[in-house]
Amino acid sequence: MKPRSVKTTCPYCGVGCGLVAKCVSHPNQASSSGDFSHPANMGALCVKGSSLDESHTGPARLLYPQVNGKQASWQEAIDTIAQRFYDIKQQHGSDALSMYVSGQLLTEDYYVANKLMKGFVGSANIDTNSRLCMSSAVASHVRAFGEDVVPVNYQDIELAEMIVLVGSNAAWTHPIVFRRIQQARESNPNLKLVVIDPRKTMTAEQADLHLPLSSDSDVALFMGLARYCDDTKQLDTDYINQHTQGADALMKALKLASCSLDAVSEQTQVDKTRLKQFYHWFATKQRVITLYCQGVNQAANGTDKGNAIINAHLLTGKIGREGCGPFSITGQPNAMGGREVGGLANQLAAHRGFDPQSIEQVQAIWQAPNMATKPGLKAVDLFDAIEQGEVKAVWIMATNPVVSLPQSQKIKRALKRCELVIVSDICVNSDIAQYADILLPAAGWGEKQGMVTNSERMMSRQRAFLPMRGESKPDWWAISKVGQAFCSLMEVADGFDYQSEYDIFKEHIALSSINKSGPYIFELSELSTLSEEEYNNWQPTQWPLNGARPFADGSFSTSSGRANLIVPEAIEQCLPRGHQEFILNTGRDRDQWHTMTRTGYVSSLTQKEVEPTLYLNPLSIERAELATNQLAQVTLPDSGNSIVVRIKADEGLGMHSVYLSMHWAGEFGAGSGVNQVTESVVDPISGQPAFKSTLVSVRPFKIGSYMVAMGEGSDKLRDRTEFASMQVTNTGGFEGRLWRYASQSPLNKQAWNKAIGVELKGKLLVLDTEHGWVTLSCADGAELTVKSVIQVENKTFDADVEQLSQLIGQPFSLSKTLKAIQTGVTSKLVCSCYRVTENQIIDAIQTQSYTCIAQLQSELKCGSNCGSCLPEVEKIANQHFQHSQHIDVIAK
Ligand SMILES: Nc1nc2c(c(=O)[nH]1)N[C@H]1C(S)=C(S)[C@@H](COP(=O)(O)OP(=O)(O)OC[C@H]3O[C@@H](n4cnc5c(=O)[nH]c(N)nc54)[C@H](O)[C@@H]3O)O[C@H]1N2
Ligand SMILES: Nc1nc2c(c(=O)[nH]1)N[C@H]1C(S)=C(S)[C@@H](COP(=O)(O)OP(=O)(O)OC[C@H]3O[C@@H](n4cnc5c(=O)[nH]c(N)nc54)[C@H](O)[C@@H]3O)O[C@H]1N2
Ligand code: SF4
Ligand SMILES: [Mo]
Repeated sequence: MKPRSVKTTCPYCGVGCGLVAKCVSHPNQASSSGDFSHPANMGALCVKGSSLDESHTGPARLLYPQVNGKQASWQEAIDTIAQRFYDIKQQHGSDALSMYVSGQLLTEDYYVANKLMKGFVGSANIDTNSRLCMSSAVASHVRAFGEDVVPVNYQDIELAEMIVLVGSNAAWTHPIVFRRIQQARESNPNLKLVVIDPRKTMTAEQADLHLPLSSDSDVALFMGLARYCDDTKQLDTDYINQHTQGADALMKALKLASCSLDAVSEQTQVDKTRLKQFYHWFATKQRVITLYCQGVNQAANGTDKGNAIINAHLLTGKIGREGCGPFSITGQPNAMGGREVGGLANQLAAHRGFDPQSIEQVQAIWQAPNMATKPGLKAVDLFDAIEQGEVKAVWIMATNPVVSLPQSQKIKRALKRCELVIVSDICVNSDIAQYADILLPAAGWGEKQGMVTNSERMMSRQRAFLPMRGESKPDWWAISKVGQAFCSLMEVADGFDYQSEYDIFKEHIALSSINKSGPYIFELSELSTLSEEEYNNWQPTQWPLNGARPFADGSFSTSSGRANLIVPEAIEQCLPRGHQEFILNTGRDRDQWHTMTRTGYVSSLTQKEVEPTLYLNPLSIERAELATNQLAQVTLPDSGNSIVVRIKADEGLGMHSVYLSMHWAGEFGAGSGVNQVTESVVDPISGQPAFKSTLVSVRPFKIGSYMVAMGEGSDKLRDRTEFASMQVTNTGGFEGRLWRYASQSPLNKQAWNKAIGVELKGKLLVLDTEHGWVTLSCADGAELTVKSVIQVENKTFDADVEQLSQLIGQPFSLSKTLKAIQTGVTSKLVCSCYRVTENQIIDAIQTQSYTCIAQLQSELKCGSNCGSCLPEVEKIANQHFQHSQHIDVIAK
């Protein structure tokens, strides 16, 4: 029988691309491709989306429930959770219970979790990893608009005259939106792209104008913009008078000296010519979109940053019209859906807060016996309360807080202390799974189904095309079963008798309909008669369902109908400076997803950044007496917390900035996880952590012994070394794992060999330095056969391990291996799809005298599949084509 095709959505970022997948009986046979009919991507997929088929067969799948480390039946697990929840509630009250969920849950999962906590347990102690991601954007929307509404559509990109990206590395993080921007620029050469980011990212490389502002000075930059518009009489006074409130206070603030061009230039460290160019374009172009992400949200003043951006749009009337508006772009696939159901602790449901009328209306729909009446604890506070012993139980679902919350050590302490930790995950060895008293196997992407809403409010279906693995079950099912058992213990009517996702979605529609009579934009009452068949055949649908553009009529969801202009708390942002002290900026790499549980085992995605890597400006490397490819220790001052990372140069960083990706976790490199050296500084309004600016010091790491091992099996050395990373690879035909270890202690060769021989099985190539000696060994099984011993001239061993990794799987040749180490024959991987390196691109251009990308692609194909690496390919090519085509308006 021919396999049936189903339309589904990508489980990674908030772009929300559609895919077509074949229904198959085994994950090995999975095959999916971009959905040409989906409005978000029109067939295109980025490198993560196009490698999804390889993600199903990861070796660490959680297949059955476990209670206290032992396999258990679902019934036992469900009964235990319900009973423990009941007992804790009786003994310590509702607020001793909590859930910590995720923007990667489907709307139906999220809905029942929220209902269980806020309607039946009776506590709003349910927060989500969206607190780390979108909460500043939510708070600024609510402050300005009276409701959390994103007023822009992807189609506006094609209609804009200028796109401003603030704190967004979209070329890597929202690649299909970025591709759309690039395509729009190709068809409209007048469309300007401005990037505002302290780092010259791959996104900034492509811009007409890059403003490399100093960290967290965005408020000054946007207040300066408003002041410029005022000074040059380019405010839209009609719009301000008719549709906003708070203008007087804001105009007064704009007159302050701190908003002058000189002061803003000083504050942001951006020269006045660049600032003026940006301000002039913003003021004079009619259609401007400001698209922003974590460089805005993840700051101690993230909410103010969001409002400073929104102010600029309101003051110039650039909102509610085609090709215009502030566009907070979502990170996770269902960040927006989670906000619709009310997954944040400070929201109730359906964009409603905890006012008496909302509580009453929501209670009526839920038939809830035990309504929460006040906001719950936000993520950072929640884990503090767990550490303090005030919260006794937490159910963690689809998120890995040991890695992703700031101050990992504190989170670990809290979880160890917590009486009851329940974890629902797809992965048996995720960092969070290690802390679970009860571990529940969740059905993963491709096996579960439900609704997700993307950045532009487009609701799409995820659909199943694979059987559920082992005993795994959808998250909504597990929550509903616990909910039913809990209702029965509480002797209240069962509020969780759902047979399918459809039942839950119908109730979500009914609940949203309480917004029909109010000023709210989010409501789905038109769908009240949705049949199960219609739900199953759902086509991507955007809210508001009547097709209206949010705020097109100039009316907002506030009680007056006017948008609020907000005066930020402070315009200046004071930033730490000092010798050997750097601002640690953290974020994403192109080819990995968060804590790597799904992308870390996909070998094509592990080649770009092979180990935990800290990037610094080459001059900073020199000044800090570090060296490229060396290991270094990053320390959070006065905390005793430090991590060890590889050093690489990045000219795009300023002298005071260093950058480390957030991904390193689990067996891939948990010891170097970035949040061991971040602090729990949060935005006071949103509670979102300031992940982009922690003051750290960076010092060389003195290597006592160093080793690279290749083979199969698992690693037990991690705990004995300060640096340990693992890369899944199939370079050069070798499929296996590559471990890198470093320790300050000069472990002797016997100790290493013993550990390796015992712990790591299979074919091994081992490189070990000890007092300047390198031992190359070829091992088979537990038997180590030392082939040769050589001396390295330079006593500090800093051979690039990437070079060595290129030799895996090739017939073992000592001379070739040494040559590779000594001469650096290999080069950076650029295109993950076709495995094209930087040197190959340069070679091809130089030997063939190519003058355009198309010629290069005809030979190497780089960037011609998913296109995620095109910005990199273009950057390298432009540097080597005969005539440099580098664009930067200031340079011109
Ligand atoms: N490849 C990949 N893509 C992803 C994800 C992933 O894990 N991997 N995750 C998804 C998720 S959940 C999210 S939230 C998004 C995040 O998407 P982005 O926000 O685009 O990604 P980040 O790398 O976190 O940070 C963006 C930029 O903020 C800049 N920045 C730092 N400080 C400041 C500042 O003070 N001001 C300004 N203006 N900029 C600053 C950083 O230099 C960085 O380039 O990505 C989504 N897409
Ligand atoms: N320093 C620093 N820290 C950051 C950030 C940063 O930029 N810098 N960014 C923050 C942001 S924006 C985000 S969004 C977070 C992301 O951080 P997390 O949410 O912690 O990261 P993920 O790896 O996406 O975690 C998802 C977990 O759910 C599991 N999972 C996958 N599918 C399912 C499913 O269907 N059901 C269940 N139950 N489990 C599933 C995965 O195996 C994994 O363990 O990190 C935040 N932390
Ligand atoms: S841009 Fe990439 S990761 Fe994001 S939804 Fe599309 S395919 Fe998935
Ligand atoms: Mo995120």
